Amino acid sequence: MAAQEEFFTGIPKIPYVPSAGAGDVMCFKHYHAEEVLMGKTMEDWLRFSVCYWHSFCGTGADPFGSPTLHRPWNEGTPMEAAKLRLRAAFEFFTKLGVKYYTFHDRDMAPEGSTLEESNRNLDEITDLALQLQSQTGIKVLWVTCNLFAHPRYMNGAATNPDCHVLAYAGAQVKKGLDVAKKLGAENFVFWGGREGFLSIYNTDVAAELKHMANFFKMAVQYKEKIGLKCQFLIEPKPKEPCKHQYDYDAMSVIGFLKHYGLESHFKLNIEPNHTTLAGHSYEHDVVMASAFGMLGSVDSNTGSPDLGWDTDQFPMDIRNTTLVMKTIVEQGGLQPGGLNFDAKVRRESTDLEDLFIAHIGAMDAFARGLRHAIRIIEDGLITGMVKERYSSFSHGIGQKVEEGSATLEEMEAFITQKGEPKVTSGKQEKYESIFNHYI
Ligand code: XLS
Ligand code: NI
Ligand code: NI
Repeated sequence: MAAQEEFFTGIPKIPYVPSAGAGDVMCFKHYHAEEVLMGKTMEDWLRFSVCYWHSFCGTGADPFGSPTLHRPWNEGTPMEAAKLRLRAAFEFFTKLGVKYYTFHDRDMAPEGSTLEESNRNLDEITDLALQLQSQTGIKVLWVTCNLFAHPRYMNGAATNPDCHVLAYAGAQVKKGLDVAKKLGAENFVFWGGREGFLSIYNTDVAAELKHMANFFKMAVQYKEKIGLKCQFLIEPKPKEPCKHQYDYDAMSVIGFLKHYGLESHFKLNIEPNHTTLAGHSYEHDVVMASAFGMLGSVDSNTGSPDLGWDTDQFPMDIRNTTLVMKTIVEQGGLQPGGLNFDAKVRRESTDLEDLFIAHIGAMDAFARGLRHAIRIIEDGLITGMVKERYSSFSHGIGQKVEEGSATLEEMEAFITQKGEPKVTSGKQEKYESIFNHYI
């Protein structure tokens, strides 16, 4: 196949057609990139990103079945295929109208038989990436290192009991940070692939956590040394592939970062399918991370509530996207992070156009979520009700508690004087009804 050949033939740049009918799924009906809402364009609020591994490396294989997705870019030697794949990806990003992409080092270029060979492969393919980026204006939202697929990492990378393996991971991350600098990545993600354990019998948890913290400190040092200006992100996940992953959920990661004095160097990349695997509701970790000023980016996907694993489906539920966007708008946006579609088409969705349909549907779902969230915020009804609910903390004894200057003796004196508090309704159903009004 010639280098300049089109991969998605017959598919034009996806237009915005708000009047399109129900069956027309190859246009945006809600996502209007340049429309300004609350002082920012939709594009800037949403900062969409396409992920490379699912959409361009995914084959549809699962533990029970062979590949079902036969892509036209998987041709020739591994290096030839890597170049075709990259060209196909940039054609896709451009036609979809998305400004960002994310990738692992090993999905961009094949692993060689030595570190040097892997690095040379990466140099060659990222030269092409740089060229395509400058031709199209498309940028890297984040880079990450694949520290979990190669057999050497079967017992973990930064938490491996063998320092030889940890050193390999360190060497790989060093190169990953160089690549991030070369391509101008705005963030760098650490997802703790196999950082956790399958059996507590063979595991020294305290040692492993300390090694992981020291590994992160090396990464921070190297980032500063090379003058790499990007946000470091940790992506929590409770299980899979390990039975216990150390980066269990948002609060575990925040606790880990604070314990080891790393909190000023990292934020969180929250993936809602991981949040639900941790037994929380969809929006939980987005809200918790944001409450601590630690929400950096979102791997926008969803699971299937009736399946207990990371199915990485495209997010299509408007209620979920509204809750996520409400949090994002309330914190003033996600920059330099974004909404990265860490999502894959089902192995039964075998047409090339399904890749477009999936992304367009998810982008429209988030655009609707954004519009709803902004109506909720601009109306101010829910915000006002919540503010009123906490109003006892704005004066008197409540204000002292708020400021942290109250004592238990003062609590006792207050109760002696005022007696029993009056019963106040929580009004859950009222809030739910009002929320539904905006959906
Ligand atoms: C796996 C993770 C992974 C990270 C990047 O469950 O979501 O895809 O986002 O390594
Ligand atoms: Ni992810
Ligand atoms: Ni995931």
